[in-house]
Amino acid sequence: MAKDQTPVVRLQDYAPPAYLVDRVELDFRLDPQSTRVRSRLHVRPNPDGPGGDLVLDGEDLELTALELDGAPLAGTAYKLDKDRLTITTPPERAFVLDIGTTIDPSANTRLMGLYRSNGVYCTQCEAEGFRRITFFPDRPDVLAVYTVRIEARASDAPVLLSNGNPVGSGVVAGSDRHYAVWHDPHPKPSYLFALVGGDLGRVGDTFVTASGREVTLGIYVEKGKEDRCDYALEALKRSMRWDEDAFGREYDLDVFNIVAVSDFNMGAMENKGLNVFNDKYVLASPETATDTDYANIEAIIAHEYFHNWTGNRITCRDWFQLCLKEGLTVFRDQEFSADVRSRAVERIGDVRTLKAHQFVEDAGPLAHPVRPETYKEINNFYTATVYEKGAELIRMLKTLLGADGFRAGMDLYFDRHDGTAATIEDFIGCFAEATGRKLDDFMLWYHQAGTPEVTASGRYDTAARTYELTLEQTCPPTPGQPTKQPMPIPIAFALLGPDGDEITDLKTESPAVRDGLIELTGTRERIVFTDLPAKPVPSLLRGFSAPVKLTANLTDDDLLFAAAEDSDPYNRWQAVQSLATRILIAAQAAIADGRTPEIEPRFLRSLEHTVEADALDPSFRAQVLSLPSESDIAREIGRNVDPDAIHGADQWLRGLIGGELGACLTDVYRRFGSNLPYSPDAAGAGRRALRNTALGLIAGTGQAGIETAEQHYRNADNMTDRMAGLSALTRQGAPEADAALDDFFERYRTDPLVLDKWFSLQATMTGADTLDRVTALMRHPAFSLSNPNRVRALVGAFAAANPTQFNRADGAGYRLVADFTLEIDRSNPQVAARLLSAFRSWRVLEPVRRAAAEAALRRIAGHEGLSRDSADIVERSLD
Ligand code: 0A1
Ligand code: ZN
Repeated sequence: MAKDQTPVVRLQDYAPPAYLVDRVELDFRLDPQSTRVRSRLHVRPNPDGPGGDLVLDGEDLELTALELDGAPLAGTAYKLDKDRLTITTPPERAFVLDIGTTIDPSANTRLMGLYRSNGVYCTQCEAEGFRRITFFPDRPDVLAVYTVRIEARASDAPVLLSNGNPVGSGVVAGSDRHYAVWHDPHPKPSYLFALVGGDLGRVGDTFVTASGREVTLGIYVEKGKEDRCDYALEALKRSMRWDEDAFGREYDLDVFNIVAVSDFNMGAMENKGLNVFNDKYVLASPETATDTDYANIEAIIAHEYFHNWTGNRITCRDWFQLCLKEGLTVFRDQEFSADVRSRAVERIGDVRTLKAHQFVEDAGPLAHPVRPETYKEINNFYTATVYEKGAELIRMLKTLLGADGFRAGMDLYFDRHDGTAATIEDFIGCFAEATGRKLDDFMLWYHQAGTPEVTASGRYDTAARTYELTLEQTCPPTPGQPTKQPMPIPIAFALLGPDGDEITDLKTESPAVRDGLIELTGTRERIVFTDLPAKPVPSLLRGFSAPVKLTANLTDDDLLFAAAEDSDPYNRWQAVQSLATRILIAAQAAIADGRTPEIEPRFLRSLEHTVEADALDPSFRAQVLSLPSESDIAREIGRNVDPDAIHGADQWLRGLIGGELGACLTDVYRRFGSNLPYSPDAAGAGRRALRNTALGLIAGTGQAGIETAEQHYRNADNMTDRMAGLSALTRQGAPEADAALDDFFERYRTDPLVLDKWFSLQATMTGADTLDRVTALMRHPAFSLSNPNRVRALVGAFAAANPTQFNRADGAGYRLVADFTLEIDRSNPQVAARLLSAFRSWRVLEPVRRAAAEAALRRIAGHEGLSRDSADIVERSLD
């Protein structure tokens, strides 16, 4: 395999920019094929910079003009290369540079820079897309004030938007063109620049900030979709209020606009005052969006809005600091969702996501620290580690410092670093200073990759009435980091007495223990609790207080006790998951050996007990009833994984639950039906979640169950129920599924976001014919290579969410994904590279599949002309 020659970027090589740009004036003349961009940069040498040439990044640009202080630059005064424009020995004083470029938005299939999506001009500049619009020092530590004039044919783009506040508009005399001028007073890096032009519909509102300023809010969507914006708009207003209440942060412009586009590489983008969204995370109506869609919309609207302070007002010095804005903003959106929905259920969902994505990433060849130290392609570092583990680090900080200490640190951070490009050291330094606590050892969490493994063993001494708890930590090697130092791990805990109550007056001499928290700092800690009249059951890592893998010497009896009694809802749920995991791991081993699996009958009774407990929130009960996924079990097994055996175990256990808990599930199914009109609120969603989880289990119990699912599908008056019915049918591979799928297609054939669901459901069917089905769907007239949502719905879902069929023993699943990825790599490398991350766990597979996956990866790696994005992923995967 020819090694990819892309240079490695290193954190240790960071140097400040040689030149600063204080102001930028941009002038766009939009045209589908030939957009003209004039850029005027007010440049000055950086007093703290290294001096030398002025290097401007640029990619796929046609340079049409170049002037310094109004005079054209001689050919000898600059150098134009494939990816940069160098002004050699510029003046050692402030000067003005005028640059003309021409770009072709319609040919931009990478969806980075300025592109057209369904006839709408839009931009995506993070991380390095601005250089595809004009020549610029495209790095986050160059902050400038932007004024943007946009001109277009009025019929082509009646709506013209950019960052900041609108300051002018009009028609261009004697032409069919018009223009708009926007000014953003807040200095920002180029990755936060945005422009939108198109024939868009608008839904508007206003928001009055805590200090009484009125902000005009607008959501722009393709015409005809305006009636699907209400929920996003309400979520935006909730987010704005929450940031004031929880963090004291007010919005700072006269307008806040959101634009929804249908072709977008990621979820959404926090451009200052002009967020651009994948329309999947804006558009919702009861008939087209599920409860999960609604919850995602609320969380992502919040996330992008919260970036206004954590990301925009204070940005990152360099891309190694990405978690400075992303981990912190994810933490903020998770806290928001916890406050406006159910905190316990939110936490369970967040931990499920963390384990499903980040733990898997951390255990494989793509593992990297929350703050990486090298990269070849920064686009590949928008990862679960930077985002989700990054958020866990903030949560631990809050746990360690307490709510007041955390808030004091945040306030200092906002005060001190507002308007600047900061580092993780700046951020952590604020908490150390505000609380007087040294946090040097906490930095290890940012430096060391890998999921720490904590073992806990407890021993009760009846005679001495003591309970001795020993905690130990290790962290497995990860790429480039063979050994690790112990990290500070906050372990929230309680000891439960025989009645299930938390023992309140715990006595111990250990300095590691305070207020329901053990701070494990070294490799090993021994804690003795005295004066305990009976053996307690420990409830450890409550609320999942640290992103670690905990192994405790708990018996099945202990877990059954916790499942019934633990006052921490997260640990109560975790106890059921741990029991189910034990059962499923044993069952898949039995199936692989040709033995009959066995069940612990008390597990079924415990499950039944929880599902029937009407005092508990239905959405919590739904979480308890949702077994660990097949991927969860594969991750727990960790080596020689046989996806078919795991699937067999899953089928077996689901069948048992469906049968043994039949009466209870049917009762839940009946009782939780509602005649009320659909409402996406958390309470309604919780009831549907419980009922639909029950339905999924009922459907596996025979023909009557299938009929229930079919009726459920047909009678549904909202998309949540319709999808629950349909997926119950497809999961069973029932003959009825095909008719229902056809019906679904006919109902929603004109609705792209709903059709994505149709593609995904089929991609995740477990029958042996799924590969043929997916192959056929790739040729379906509704399939499209240019729409990332559609690609992810079909190929992404097949690769990431169909463990048995992607990991077919004959390697055909890998070949299909490899072939497809090579095809899409030519037009959209970012989407291709993301698909390839589905191979990240190939080394844990049993030998036959492992060899087949490796062969597919090697074929991709050897492919002539492979993009930098994909080459980076395959190379690291094979290392
Ligand atoms: N900053 C955005 C995510 C994002 C990242 C990269 C993109 O293009 C390569 C687009 C969006 C967020 O955290 O929401
Ligand atoms: Zn973000």
